[in-house]
Amino acid sequence: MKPLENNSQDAEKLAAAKAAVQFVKNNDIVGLGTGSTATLAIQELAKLVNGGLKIQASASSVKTEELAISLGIPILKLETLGSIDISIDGADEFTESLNLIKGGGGALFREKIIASLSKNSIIITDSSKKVKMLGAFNVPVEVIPLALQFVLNQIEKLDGKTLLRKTNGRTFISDNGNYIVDVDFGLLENPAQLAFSLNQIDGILAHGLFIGLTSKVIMADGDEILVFK
Ligand code: ABF
Repeated sequence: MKPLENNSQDAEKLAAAKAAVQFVKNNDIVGLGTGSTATLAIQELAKLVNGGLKIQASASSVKTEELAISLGIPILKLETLGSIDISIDGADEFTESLNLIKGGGGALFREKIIASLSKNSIIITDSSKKVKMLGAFNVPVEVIPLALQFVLNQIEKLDGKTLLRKTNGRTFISDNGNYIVDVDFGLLENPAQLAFSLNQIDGILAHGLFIGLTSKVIMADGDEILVFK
């Protein structure tokens, strides 16, 4: 791991993370995201907690929950929450209209529940994530295993090219026991329409198009912090 000061992308991620945790207040219920940028935010949040900030948090993945517990952040189970005050998470791509592609880390379902529960959903990124149109990054889709072939057929009718996600040669299994299929739809003229079409396919638990779920994106670009809302 290169020291942060030698890697501009890591430095940008840390700057965005530091900026985001400033929005967390005493007694907030905080949604914790997954990925390298969100991990930096969790580490920064832990410093504030250890300095006296009183929060409770809910995590979007087993890995994130384990990290938060190890850092002394009190954890609430997601299934018990009716709302979240503020969430901080990463993204794979975002546009100025705050549409996102998420799920590169395979945690998209719980991330989407946390975002949907959040009164203030903050996305943090380095400068590589901003795009004019979504789609260079394939859209992750979480699929219930017994529906796999049916879902693949339905996605292909939407002109999506499907690839079952594997890690180290083995089929990736999500925290929820499902497959992830990464889909190349090309550049997305109308991501909201595609999200609607994917929502109609039984067997899809969640997809990585986050439309209308984001309050602000905090992007670090070199030494600058840019906020899109
Ligand atoms: C997570 O952050 C995922 O939704 C997304 O894939 C990931 C981006 O990871 P990183 O911050 O490491 O670029 O929320």
